[in-house]
Amino acid sequence: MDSKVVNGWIDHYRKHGYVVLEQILPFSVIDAHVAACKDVQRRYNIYQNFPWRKEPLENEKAFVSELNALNDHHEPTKSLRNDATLRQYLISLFGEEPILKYGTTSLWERGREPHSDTVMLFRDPPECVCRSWCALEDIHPDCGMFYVIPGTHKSVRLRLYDEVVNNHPEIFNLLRLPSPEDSESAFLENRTIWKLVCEKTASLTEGLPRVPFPIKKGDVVLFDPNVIHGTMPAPNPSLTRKAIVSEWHTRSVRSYSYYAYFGSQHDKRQPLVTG
Ligand SMILES: O=C(O)CCC(=O)C(=O)O
Ligand SMILES: [Fe+2]
Repeated sequence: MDSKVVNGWIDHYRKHGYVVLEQILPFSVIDAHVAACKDVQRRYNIYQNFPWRKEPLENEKAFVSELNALNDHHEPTKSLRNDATLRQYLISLFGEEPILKYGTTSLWERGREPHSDTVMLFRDPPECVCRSWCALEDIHPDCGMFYVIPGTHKSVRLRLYDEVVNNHPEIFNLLRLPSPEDSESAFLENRTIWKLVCEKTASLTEGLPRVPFPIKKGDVVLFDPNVIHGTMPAPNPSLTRKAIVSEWHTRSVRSYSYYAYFGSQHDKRQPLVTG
């Protein structure tokens, strides 16, 4: 890769929290992966816009698990998820080999409100995590496009907890719950905090320009999971939106629950995942 180009895109990524890499995924492996997905769809007779439920039906669970199984057993899918060119970009970004934490094929799902992915699960150091949104077809502007709000990984994201706590001092009572390990109280606590943080994210980003991605098949958006992002409205919800969304880490990154970041008295920092 030309070093000038590399410097250019890394600067853009660090400043704005995202960069679009055009035409880096080979069509041959995309087509083979999409064909394998269509085969699973045909067998389960499940296409876009069947209603997603909190408790998926048995049929839906089996469908999703067969789609996910392609990640382990289908060679073109494996090669696509670990695309060599994408890995080269990530090596330039991280200065070391990227580790694929997960990568999920999404055929039509959409509808995320503005959020940062690191609100409930903090990554340290933050610049050692990156996500890729890989287009498996041309993304139609009416399909509910993925978007980011540039620069918010350095602005809104850093103020988020302070602002939530200023407006909702009662949050400290939640943080004093006796046993966060207890799954039910942890679930309620997470849900309440997530809701407050999302409301605050929406109000702090109101009016800020969103950059949507009507990108082409084979293009990739690299984005910092700290940047605020979400899904545009979908004027035509019958359109598909085929993509693979992956998360990449360096070996040294550590993940923490959000406790530490509401103040020192709540610092129960314990790495949840080692790199
Ligand atoms: O695909 C979208 O519209 C949102 C994706 C997202 O929030 C994510 O990948 O973290
Ligand atoms: Fe996200």
